[in-house]
Amino acid sequence: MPASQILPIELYFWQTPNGYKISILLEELGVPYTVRFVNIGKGEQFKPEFLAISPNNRMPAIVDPEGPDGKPISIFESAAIMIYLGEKFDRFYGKTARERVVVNEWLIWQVANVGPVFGHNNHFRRYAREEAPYAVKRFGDETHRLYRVLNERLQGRDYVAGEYSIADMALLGWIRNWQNRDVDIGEFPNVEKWHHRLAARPAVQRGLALRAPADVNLATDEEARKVLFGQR
Ligand SMILES: N[C@@H](CCC(=O)N[C@@H](CS)C(=O)NCC(=O)O)C(=O)O
Repeated sequence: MPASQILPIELYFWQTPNGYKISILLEELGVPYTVRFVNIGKGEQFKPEFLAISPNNRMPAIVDPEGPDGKPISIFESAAIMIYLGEKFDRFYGKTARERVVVNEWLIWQVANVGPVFGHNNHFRRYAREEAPYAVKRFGDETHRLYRVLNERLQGRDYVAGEYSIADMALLGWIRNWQNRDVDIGEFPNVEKWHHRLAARPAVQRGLALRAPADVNLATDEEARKVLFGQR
């Protein structure tokens, strides 16, 4: 029987594509949650109390006070969090072992390919202090290729892994910013239609609207560069 949730899940979050995966999923599940903002531009991901939860100094992470044995559990890595929540609430994660394999394939395709490649694409185009034409071309071509793979996958399908699932939620935050990635979405009509389908969901809209409160001191680009890439 699917679990219920009494105590709120704590979401360690910052407003990036990886953070939005989990805010979208929690909104879709409609379970109680509270948000702890981890200001990654200011270096809060290096605080010992956060590292105890997420040793790779990256958000998102969660703490579920109602873990599998009734005791609290902390989880880092977005795919591990999504699988945990999908299993716990028995939603958005396929219904059979075969369906779950397909969700896992596309979820892992996102975390192993789309996230790192788009991240490096962004890094070399926007943040690198030295000109790196080879890297810009390499990650630009790879980004383009990944949009093509997704476009082909979505031919004749509404969602990437059968029913709407955590795999779609994981992809959305990354795929929707094609303008920032120098990608002409006109080349990928199936991706564009999929994006419209997801963007129309109220829970997706709420998940993507999550922002640090106005009194949180945001980092300048310069500060964030130093913290995230060690650049002086
Ligand atoms: N594979 C990780 C990636 C998470 C990740 O890269 N988070 C970035 C923000 S999008 C972060 O917290 N960066 C902080 C840092 O690099 O110090 C996941 O899927 O959860």
